[in-house]
Amino acid sequence: MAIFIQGTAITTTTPTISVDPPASTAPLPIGKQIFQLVVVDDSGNVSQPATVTVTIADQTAPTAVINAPQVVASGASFTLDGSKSFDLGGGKVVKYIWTYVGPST
Ligand SMILES: [Ca+2]
Repeated sequence: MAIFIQGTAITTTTPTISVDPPASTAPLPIGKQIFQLVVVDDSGNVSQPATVTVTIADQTAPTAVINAPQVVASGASFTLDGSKSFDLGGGKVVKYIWTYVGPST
């Protein structure tokens, strides 16, 4: 387990490392992120750096929340409100798709 800070190297004696961004404070930004590895042998020889690009993606669907007045006079306009909708996974809601489904039975 390791919390990576940009530009700060972490040294291990094991060949794998878990990337654990602090979930609540500063998750890795959405998009392509580059990680680098330099290895050192038992004689102290240092490798050239190798890099890999990992795409951090929002893979969590947003949640739609719809509100409206409970009763509206016939013929009057009213507002449907989707502003309480929210998204997790590092993204944000950018589109609202409204449908009149029909009478409630
Ligand atoms: Ca999302």
